[in-house]
Amino acid sequence: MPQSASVYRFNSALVREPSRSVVFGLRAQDRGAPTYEGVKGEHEAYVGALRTAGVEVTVLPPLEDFPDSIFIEDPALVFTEGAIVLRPGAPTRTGEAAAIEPVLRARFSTVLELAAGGFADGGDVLVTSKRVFIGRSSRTDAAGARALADCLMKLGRPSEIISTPKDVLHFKTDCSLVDDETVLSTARLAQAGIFKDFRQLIVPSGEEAAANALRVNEVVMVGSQYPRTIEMLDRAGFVVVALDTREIGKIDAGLSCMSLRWLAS
Ligand code: CIR
Repeated sequence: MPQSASVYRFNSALVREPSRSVVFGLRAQDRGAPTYEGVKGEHEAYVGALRTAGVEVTVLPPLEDFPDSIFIEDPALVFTEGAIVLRPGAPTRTGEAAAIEPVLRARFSTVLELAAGGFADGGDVLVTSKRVFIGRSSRTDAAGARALADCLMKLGRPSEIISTPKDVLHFKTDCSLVDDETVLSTARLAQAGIFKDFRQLIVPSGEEAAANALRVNEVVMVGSQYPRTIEMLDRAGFVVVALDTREIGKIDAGLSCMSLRWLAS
């Protein structure tokens, strides 16, 4: 690619249908299990929004053995130049990498794998045009982060390893890139000083989960239950598409988690 092309220009995406087992998805705090029908409805609306935004979406079949496999962002990373198979840090999710690998090999001529040792989840990776941030977290350890940085370098993408705030699942739980210069972030992550080269929009207190938004082409997808964040983005000139994430939110997920997106040449 086009390193100069915006990193949120996409024409292709992979998603995975939720399995019925999604009701057993991992969660840090029990706020009640999501319903299968509720998750399926949110997923369908998300796929529709990606298509409306100009993305060709391939829907992969559900994997009943992996309750969290709808969150396809975590076992892989994809770019125009190639794909990287990751190693999810939650034991119940490790097998998702083997499931996604053949799908990637069928679509990308370059598919890299992490060197042995360590874990890395896609939710800990924020791609910007300047560099790729890799957040160490409970799912991405130092060895996994280093192995990922090596793979990214092979794809011509410099990276920086930083820390995810304590008690935050993934780095991108707390931030998203909304344009080339602007990051939507929680206050707790902004305080870490990681985004000093970016304009920062801070999600209002009480709407922290809105920070996991998703810029796709002309629009920014945001959880519809976060009206103050939507208003802030709207006032800042962004075209917002509001999508309900209340069910997936019960299992600690947001909008970036449900797709792997890239600009196919
Ligand atoms: C998990 O704990 O792995 C899932 N319940 C949620 C994964 C969310 N993925 C993401 O933020 N990239």
